[in-house]
Amino acid sequence: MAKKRFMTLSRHILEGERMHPGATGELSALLDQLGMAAKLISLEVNKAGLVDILGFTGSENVHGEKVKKLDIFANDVLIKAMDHGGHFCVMASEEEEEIIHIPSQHQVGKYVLLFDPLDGSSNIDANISIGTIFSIYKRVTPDGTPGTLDDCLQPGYKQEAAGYVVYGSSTILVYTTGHHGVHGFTLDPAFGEFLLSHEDIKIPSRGRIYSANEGNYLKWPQGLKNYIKYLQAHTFDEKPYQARYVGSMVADLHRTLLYGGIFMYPGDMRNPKGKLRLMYECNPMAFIIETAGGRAIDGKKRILDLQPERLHEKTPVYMGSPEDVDLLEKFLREAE
Ligand code: P6P
Repeated sequence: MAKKRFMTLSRHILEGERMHPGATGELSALLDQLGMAAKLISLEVNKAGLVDILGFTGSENVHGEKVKKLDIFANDVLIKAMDHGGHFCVMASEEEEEIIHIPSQHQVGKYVLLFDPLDGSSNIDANISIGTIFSIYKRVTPDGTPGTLDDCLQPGYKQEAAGYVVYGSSTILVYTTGHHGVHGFTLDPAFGEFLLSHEDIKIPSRGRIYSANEGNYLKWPQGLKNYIKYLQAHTFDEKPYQARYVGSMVADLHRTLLYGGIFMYPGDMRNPKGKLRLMYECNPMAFIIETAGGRAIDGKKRILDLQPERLHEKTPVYMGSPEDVDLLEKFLREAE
């Protein structure tokens, strides 16, 4: 096993930037700031379980400060960390109905940031892993002007970078710029640095795990039902398939990225577009999965090719190992 390089997130981003002759170092700076925000959120998420024990009232803490819900806290941290660096012209968050303008006293930049500050936060009380997801584009409106909704509503293949942070048994940040692979960094709480722990992640071509909320089975498209029944009747590497579903997208997809298999949140009769959001959940995760060698579709089309019309629109999503997504696609097509 090759000895792991002692590489911090900041240095890794800078090295990646240096491989681009025209790079201005701006992407490095903003990714570094995202890492800083992730450390702050991680601190609070890891304390959350202690809220009752430490006598926080749930509305005010021992210092009389308002204890915000964790996802609101994470949203505020990201906005405050990212709105004054001069990198962005506009931002958008799962927690904010409208686009987030850069305060007039700050310089506007050439990038756009979309994020889900704390996905799966309903799981926090059960100490189940949750995550932050981010997606970065270059603006499409003239430099120097306030960013607009058009800057946000770009198809996923135009992303400049994407990543997620999974707050679990350890805090891991995974990011890609789409060019030099997908890389994971584990937060070393001893000295508060993200250290390279998963270099150049490649998703296995096929896996033994399928991941979906089978409580919705009866409402699923027939092709998907046929696919699930096929998996349950067959083996992979002479072992039966396994169903694994955390119910936290970042946790389920981090496992899929490392172990292989397929993650699915389909549309159904009641919710034809499913539940997961295109712009700040499916697009960034699809960008990562594809860069790691996987596939991501909505059942018919490539997720990254979808032209968004609304900021918070949803899409059915099937993503993971290429051979698993290929097989699922075949079942969906045959049942049409
Ligand atoms: P269900 C968490 O609430 C979330 O947004 C995603 O992280 C997760 O994949 C999905 O919803 C789980 O939804 O309907 O299976 O509980």
